Amino acid sequence: MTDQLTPRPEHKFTFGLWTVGNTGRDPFGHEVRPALDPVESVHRLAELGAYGVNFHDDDLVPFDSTPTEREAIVKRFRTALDETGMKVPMATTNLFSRPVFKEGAFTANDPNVRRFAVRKTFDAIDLGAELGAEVYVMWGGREGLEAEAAKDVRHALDRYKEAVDLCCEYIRERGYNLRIALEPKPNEPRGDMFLPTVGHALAFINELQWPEMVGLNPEFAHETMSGLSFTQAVAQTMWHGKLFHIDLNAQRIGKFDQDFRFGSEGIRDAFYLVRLLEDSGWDGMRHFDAHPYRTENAAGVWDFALGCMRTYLILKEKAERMRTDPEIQEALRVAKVDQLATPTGPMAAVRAAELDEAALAEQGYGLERLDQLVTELLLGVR
Ligand code: GLT
Ligand code: MN
Ligand code: MN
Repeated sequence: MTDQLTPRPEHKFTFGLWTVGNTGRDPFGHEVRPALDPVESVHRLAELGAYGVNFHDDDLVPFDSTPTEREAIVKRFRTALDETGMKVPMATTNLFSRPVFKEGAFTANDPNVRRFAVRKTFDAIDLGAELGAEVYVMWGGREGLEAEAAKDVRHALDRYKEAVDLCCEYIRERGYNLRIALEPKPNEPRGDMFLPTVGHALAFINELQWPEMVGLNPEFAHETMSGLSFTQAVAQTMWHGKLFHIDLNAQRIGKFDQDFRFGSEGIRDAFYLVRLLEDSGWDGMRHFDAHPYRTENAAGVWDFALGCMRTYLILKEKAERMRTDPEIQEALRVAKVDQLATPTGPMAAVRAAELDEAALAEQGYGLERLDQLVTELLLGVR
């Protein structure tokens, strides 16, 4: 039992350097924790049983580094990876912190800002590929607007497409084994952001030059901010073959982007998500994009990281129990859950079926009982 809840590399848990390294700065207050050395993060996360770490270019190599400094940083970081066996499955670009991106990056009105953003991304793609990343996340933190008059959204989408196409071209030219994962978010830091939800982003991919190279990195907090079901968003992303990566954290509807420890809010939603990932055989990373509470000192950071992984494993165990619990399985049959896999047609069957509307309307589905059984499973009384 205890062993089942101990994180191990085979569980594929990963963290961004920016997550455990978050210093607790918020719009109202300064840093409360010192910056973490990425090498220390690699060692601490490895000790806790994680599989790997991900980073933005600037998380690892500070923006103004010279080529010699870059080389030394990468070498030291690679040594930490070699010593611990930790991997870098994903990399991304910081296109939101520097003042140059205040009006947008890929969708800035000024073409030279866009060129700067695309070139920064090319360099970051090189860095990610050098360290073995196979997924490249694009979160458009500054792509959006507050003043509607100042941006033609249709042109912004043209430029967004152009930038993603340029990055795909770059990846192909370099021969990297890298796929791009777009990360939707409805707002924050911009008043309204482009590609605000999973649905918008899935439709956008169809317009790209190499749609097969581009999928999604949905985030629990971001769909929840919109009041949408994250599990449903992930299921549809899978259905389109576009789940390339996932950001796990916790969030309450209607609040600022909280990025809490996985499972700390919305435990039920977290459960159904874990069940979906496990039952579908998702073989990608279980990546946590969350922050420790601002109340925490350095020790609390590692309680936070372990908590994310343990909650995932607890919920995974609950999902297994759900599969073997005879009463729940019987309740699922009463609800006809399995029958949804049966096709409605062909046309002849639709025409020939003897249908008694009154009898169909009269039947019950037992969902109160089913839902209560799952609730009791989650509350630990069955
Ligand atoms: C930032 C954001 C996240 C993104 C990261 C990748 S950066 O922390 O809040 O949702 O996934 O760019
Ligand atoms: Mn977030
Ligand atoms: Mn994220």
